[in-house]
Amino acid sequence: MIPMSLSGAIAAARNENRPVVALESTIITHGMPYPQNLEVARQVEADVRSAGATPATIAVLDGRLHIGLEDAELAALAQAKGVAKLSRADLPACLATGGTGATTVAATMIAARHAGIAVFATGGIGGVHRGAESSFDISADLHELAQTAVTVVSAGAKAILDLPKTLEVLETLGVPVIAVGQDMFPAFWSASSGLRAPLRMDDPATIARAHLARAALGLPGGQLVANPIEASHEIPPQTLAPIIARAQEDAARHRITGKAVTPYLLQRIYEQTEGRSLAANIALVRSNARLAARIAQAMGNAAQEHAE
Ligand code: PSU
Ligand code: MN
Repeated sequence: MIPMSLSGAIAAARNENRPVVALESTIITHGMPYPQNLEVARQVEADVRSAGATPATIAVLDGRLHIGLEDAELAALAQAKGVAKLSRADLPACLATGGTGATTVAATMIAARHAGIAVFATGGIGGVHRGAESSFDISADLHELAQTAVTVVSAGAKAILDLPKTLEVLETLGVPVIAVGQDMFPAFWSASSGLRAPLRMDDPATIARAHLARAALGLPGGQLVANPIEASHEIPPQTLAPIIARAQEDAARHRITGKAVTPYLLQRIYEQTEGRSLAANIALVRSNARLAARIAQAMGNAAQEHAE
């Protein structure tokens, strides 16, 4: 086992067998500007608590894996410059070199699994980028969902991605993609991508049972829960389309590649929607946090019934 630092709240929750929800930190360091990132990180943690679970924001600080951050650690991370973005390939390297890094969806899943946490809330997962047929840019998040048994609650994948290809890859990898409360796969800032989701489940208990059924079958991998943004916060796809296209052109012109692509596109979209995309992003992460807390509770109840 890699040594982990548990926050006080996480240590207590584990002792008392109470539900825990993992939260990623790349959204804090690379996904939103300061100070909104810190406000949102605190707000999302509060949302998890008020929905009945304990939040575990995950990051590597000075070479140590942290499961749950104390508020001063969260505040320091939100303002730190040059924090590494850690995916599957980078997480062990950062631990070995004593570095500080924020975890993506893939790395947060690995850390959560390591700490025995089954449910994780984020904004949107990484996926297949547009133009992947020539760039081969496919997020490691997709393969992680196929390998690591964590249920990830998202608002789908960002509309900056190629959503049909993202769904195809998830299908190939055998990842259950579960829309909540509707038939369509959501598109992050918009409630519907216009594509049908492969599965639909409307209550946390069913999602929890499906997670446990995968484990009982001995299948590796998790589930992608796709929770649509609430209508009042939605940005219509027609409004976003030209903005995304421009951001994409800018990325190509500036030869942005690899890990830098997603943060670059998000930044350009924030600028061009004058903060509207940020407000939507905040609303959907908060909604995902609340749903994840309910799934974590349901998972605890179902596991208990199973044991009886
Ligand atoms: N979604 C957001 N903001 C983000 C990300 C996703 O709304 O910052 C981050 C997540 O950490 C995700 C990562 O795992 O981007 C994907 O990066 P890449 O495409 O380089 O795999
Ligand atoms: Mn990539």
